[in-house]
Amino acid sequence: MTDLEALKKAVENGKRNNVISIVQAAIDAKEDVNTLIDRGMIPGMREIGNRFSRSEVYVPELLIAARAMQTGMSMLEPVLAGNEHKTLGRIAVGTVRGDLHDIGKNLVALMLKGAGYEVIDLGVNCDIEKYQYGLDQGAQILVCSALLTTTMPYMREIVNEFKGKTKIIIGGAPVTQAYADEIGADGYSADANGAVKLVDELLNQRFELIA
Ligand code: B1M
Repeated sequence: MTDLEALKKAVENGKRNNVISIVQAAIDAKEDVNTLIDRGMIPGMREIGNRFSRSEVYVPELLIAARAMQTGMSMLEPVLAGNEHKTLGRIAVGTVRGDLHDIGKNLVALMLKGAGYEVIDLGVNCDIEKYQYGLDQGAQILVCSALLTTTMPYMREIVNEFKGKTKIIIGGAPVTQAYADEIGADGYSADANGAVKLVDELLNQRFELIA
């Protein structure tokens, strides 16, 4: 039986080789992969996200944990293909029109994936049509990232276009809660882990970490 706490810690601390050996052993033993994901790997990513929000760790640690998580997920993918794994929801993530900064957006996408959501990555320079594509793919929330004061105003256009059709949440270095309130966005968060919390709230998800 997999030691779920050890798997959680391996993801949280970015111990990729430990993730590989634990996941491989579980696959060989034909264990339930959903349990590995839901009770081992996702709690590990959530925990590192919480530590990031408390400034106990920084972007590199988060990226190393996300890489360990992704390695484990890629090993589980072939097993999952013949097996329904329920995700918490479907979220479309993009950087807004005119803006090519994608490091923060990618971090938000990684954290959402790590937290159990299915992510449609719309990329950078996203106009209304790209967000519409996300909505057409069934996104329950549109996430908009902007790093430039000159591209931030495009968020208002996105909100005006999609308000009432889906939820729109925003973030990025120049963006503030006051700006989100001003343009009528459904939420704002300052960091990637905050984006996960916001999505949880908007979709009424409750996620309890294992002790
Ligand atoms: Co640019 N750039 N850049 N740049 N760049 C900034 C943003 C800038 C502040 C630098 C400066 O002048 N001090 C400045 C913006 C000034 C302003 O508008 N106020 C700037 C500029 C001016 C430009 C160009 C115009 C430069 C030029 O060509 N003259 C140009 C614009 C290109 C374009 O987009 N059209 C440009 C280009 C570039 C590079 C291509 C060289 C590169 C981007 C590479 C890439 O992304 N692939 C780049 C970089 C790297 C930066 C800095 C140095 C770092 C940005 C970054 O990745 N931070 C940046 C200066 C700085 O921040 N120190 C700068 C790390 C990342 C993890 O943080 O993206 O903030 P961030 O994401 C955070 C949160 O904001 C939040 O979560 C993340 C972490 O938890 N978050 C969200 C982000 N999106 C969210 C969405 C959410 C919630 C949270 O939704 C709910």
